Amino acid sequence: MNSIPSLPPGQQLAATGKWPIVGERAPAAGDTWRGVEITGLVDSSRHWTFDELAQLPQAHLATDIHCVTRWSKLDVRFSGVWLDDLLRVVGVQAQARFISFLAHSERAHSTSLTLADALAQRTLLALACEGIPLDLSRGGPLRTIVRGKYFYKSLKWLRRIELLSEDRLGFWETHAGYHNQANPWREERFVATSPNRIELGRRLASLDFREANLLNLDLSGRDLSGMRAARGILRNADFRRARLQRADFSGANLSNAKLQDANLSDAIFRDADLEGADFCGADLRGADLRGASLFGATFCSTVPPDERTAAAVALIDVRTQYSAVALETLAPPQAAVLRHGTAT
Ligand SMILES: Nc1nc2c(c(=O)[nH]1)N[C@H]1C(S)=C(S)[C@@H](COP(=O)(O)O)O[C@H]1N2
Ligand SMILES: [Mo]
Repeated sequence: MNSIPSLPPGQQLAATGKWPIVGERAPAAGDTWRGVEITGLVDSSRHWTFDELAQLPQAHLATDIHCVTRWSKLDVRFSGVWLDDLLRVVGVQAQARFISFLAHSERAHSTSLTLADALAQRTLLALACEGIPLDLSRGGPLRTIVRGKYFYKSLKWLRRIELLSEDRLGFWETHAGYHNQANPWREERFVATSPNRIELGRRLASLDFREANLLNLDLSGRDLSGMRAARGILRNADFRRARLQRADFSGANLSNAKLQDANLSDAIFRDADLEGADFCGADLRGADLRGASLFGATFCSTVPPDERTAAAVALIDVRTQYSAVALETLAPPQAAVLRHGTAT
């Protein structure tokens, strides 16, 4: 057997040749991108056009990509300009501690880093990937690539860089509870906020989670049969061993959900976001997964047999429905479970 490349905990390789588009898929419509400026706590602000950046000596970076939704791609080659070099041109002032990156996008997407984290050739302003100018959907003409962080710290359609004395939390960090450190080796995925207790109590009584927006929900081991959660945003929820027969998760966001050993028979996941969800040992007989996004999802354990606890493979039958296109996005051992079902 070939040696297995080392992945951070809880990550698995994306299927060969597959690279999901995550988050925004296109820059702001209407006015065009006009290059990048560096402002804030600098000696003199400056603006660079694409051509000016392209004429600078191009640096090359081969790095591993780790998405918070649990897929990784190893050794992806980018080229562009080191942030360090541009910061030397503008002159960073002594009070600057943080650096904020702003996108040319509809919702003015942003993210931030400590200045210390951004330097030492950690942050590349990338113009190309694998020798080809960056696709628009990948953040072209210009995106950042930040090595050693989950990929949400790498901003697409970079338009402004601002040096700050206090941190300014980015879009995902503010609205989706993503961890501000984002170190994949320490699994800094989400901040541990607990859901609003009053809202949770009301919803548990009625089992109505439609349109709810609750991060890090812990409903492990509960009887939630028939739960209604269409279009709920329930990132990083813990449903291990829960009874969820006939639950409706149509259009819901269950990214990174823990569904190990849950009873999901006849549950509906139509068009749900199931990226990074873990179904090991779950009962998926009669479940409807059509239209669901399954990048980074797990159906069989990658843990060695002697370290496994409960059932390690999802239970599938002929009534389990899923789309062929979702199969292609799964790592081969995971796709095999869906395709061939499970011997019981
Ligand atoms: N402008 C912008 N940049 C962004 C995002 C976004 O929604 N908008 N999503 C982030 C996330 S969560 C990831 S995983 C990567 C995805 O990059 P890709 O679409 O090239 O895979 O972009 C990051 N940068
Ligand atoms: Mo991500």
